[in-house]
Amino acid sequence: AVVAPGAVHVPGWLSPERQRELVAVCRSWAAGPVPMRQTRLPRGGVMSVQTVCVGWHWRPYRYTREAGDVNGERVVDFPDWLGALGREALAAAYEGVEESESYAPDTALVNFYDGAARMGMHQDKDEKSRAPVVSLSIGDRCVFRFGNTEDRGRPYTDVELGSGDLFVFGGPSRLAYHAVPKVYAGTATPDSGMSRGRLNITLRETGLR
Ligand code: MD3
Ligand code: FE
Repeated sequence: AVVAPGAVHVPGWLSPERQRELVAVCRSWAAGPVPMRQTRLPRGGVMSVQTVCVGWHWRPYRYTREAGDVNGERVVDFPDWLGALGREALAAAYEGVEESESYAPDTALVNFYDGAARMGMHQDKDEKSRAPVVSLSIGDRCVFRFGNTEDRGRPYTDVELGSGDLFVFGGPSRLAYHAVPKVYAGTATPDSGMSRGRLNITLRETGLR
């Protein structure tokens, strides 16, 4: 479903087997070299989601190779197969768009939500590239709020994201405000590989080198 120009939702795109494979690899990333943790915000707050980064380490306003705000270690390399998955996802969402062939994501942000975790309205603009963001959801269902490019307020559209769903944000939607106001705890099905909680993987091009 096209939610807005450049914003495409493909429910159930990942098979249960691929979901389980991704959950397993995310678990291995969460164990290190930079362990999964709650990102600290510049004003002293802490995000309720837990995050582990691949390829580049993200913290508000910057991407670095080392996690200076965690343990100083270098994040794991971005694997080739994950770039291929991103191109496959883009081709599925943007049928017949050649853009997918040159898509070269170099970072993945893996967010884990327990039943109480939320993400407030924000834009993702720390990337120098304006290439699309690919989002993959696994586990508990949630409400995803897709807003406008002007501010955090209305108009916005609430979409339910379930396990295996793909969402691509490109073109005019790349700088849209968005949020996860609610996770439906306990709705993950065991075939996803998640016994509890929600996993979201976003693939991005940082535009850095
Ligand atoms: C729209 N994650 O990591 S994924 C994030 O479910 C983030 O964990 C949410 O927002 C999550 O920054 C939402 C959907 C998403 C991701 C990036 C976007 C939507 C986007 C970038 C631009 C526009
Ligand atoms: Fe975001």
